[in-house]
Parts: sequence; structure tokens; C-alpha cells
Amino acid sequence: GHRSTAIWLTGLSGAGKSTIATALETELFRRGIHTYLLDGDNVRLGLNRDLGFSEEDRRENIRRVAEVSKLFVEAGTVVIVAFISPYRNDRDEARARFEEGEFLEVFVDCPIDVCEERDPKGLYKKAKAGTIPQFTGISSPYEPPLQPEFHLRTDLHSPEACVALLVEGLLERITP
Ligand code: GGZ
Repeated sequence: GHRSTAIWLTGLSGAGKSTIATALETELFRRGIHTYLLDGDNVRLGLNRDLGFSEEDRRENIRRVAEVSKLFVEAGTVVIVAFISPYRNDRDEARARFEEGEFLEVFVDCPIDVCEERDPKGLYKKAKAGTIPQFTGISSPYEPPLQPEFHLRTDLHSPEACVALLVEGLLERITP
């Protein structure tokens, strides 16, 4: 058996949250650890389909995601959470819902110019042209974590290297 925890990834669009979250799931599965991934793809299309990208809606998005994450941890599942979650205060409030050590904040850090170069979905281009309003890092704020449990620089290190770091740190914390 193992203890459960929330692994909370925060970072800009294009920083690599989804890539890291998916690879982390695979690595934990290989080690017999059951996980569930919460991200925009499964939450914003369902539970949070009523929410957009205003400050108010993002805050409500994160509040609900924190509550759902808490339910998964109570159920004994390691939950991997991958949202921009741009506001420090909202992440701190999410953390406050958990017991000590049950919430691991992961700063998926990549300079914005590198995210803009990657631009896999062409969103930065649209944001800069003004087609997407309130785009994080362009026309909406991102507040980086001050003391995350993990700080990954995805412009300097491969996804594999970042995930290896997370797996090691996580196993240390959740296995007896
Ligand atoms: C930021 C936006 C926006 C705006 C649509 N700003 O890179 P993606 O496409 O696949 O991931 C982004 C996703 C961000 O949703 P989150 O739920 O993670 O955001 S938050 O935590 O702030 O609530 C991006 C897409 O949605 N997207 N419009 N204006 N990202």
C-alpha cells in the first residue's frame, strides 16, 4: 500500500504540463501506483463547461478542481492535476484543503518566449493578434509559485528527466 497525494502542476500554456502529466502517469502505472489525471480536457468539457477564462471563472475552475482532487485523495488515488492555475492565492487555497504532505505543487517552468516558439496549437499567435482575449502570459497574469515542492525547467531538461525527478520525489513521500 501507499499514501495518496495530489500532484498539482502549474505553468503557462505550452510549458509542458500535459506532456509531463501523461508521462508521469505511465511511470507510476509501471510501478503499480493507480493514478487519475484531471486536466482541461476532462474537466472543462464536463463539470466546468459553464466556465470561461475571466479571472472569476478561472478561480472557480481551480476551486472545483481542488475539491474534486481532494475527493480522489480521500478515495486513495494519486491524482495528477494539470491546469494553468495562474493565481497563487487559488493554489494556496487548494493546498489548504489537504493534509500536510498530501499536496505537492510542481512548477512546470518555461520562459514565455520558448512557449511562444513552441506554440503547438497556435494559441499565442492568436492571443498576440487579439483573437483570444485574456490569454495567460499575454493579456492575463501568471503568478509563479514561490515555494513549490518541485521546480521543473522544461526548456533546459527533457520531459523524461523531469518525470524521473518527480517519480523519485513522489515515491519517497508516499511509500512506507
Ligand atoms: C489560457 C487558454 C485560454 C486563455 C483557451 N488563456 O495550451 P492549452 O490551451 O491546451 O491549455 C490551455 C487551457 C487552459 O485551461 P486551464 O483550465 O488550465 O486554465 S486555468 O487554470 O487558468 O483556468 C489553452 C486553453 O485552455 N485556453 N483560452 N484565455 N489558456
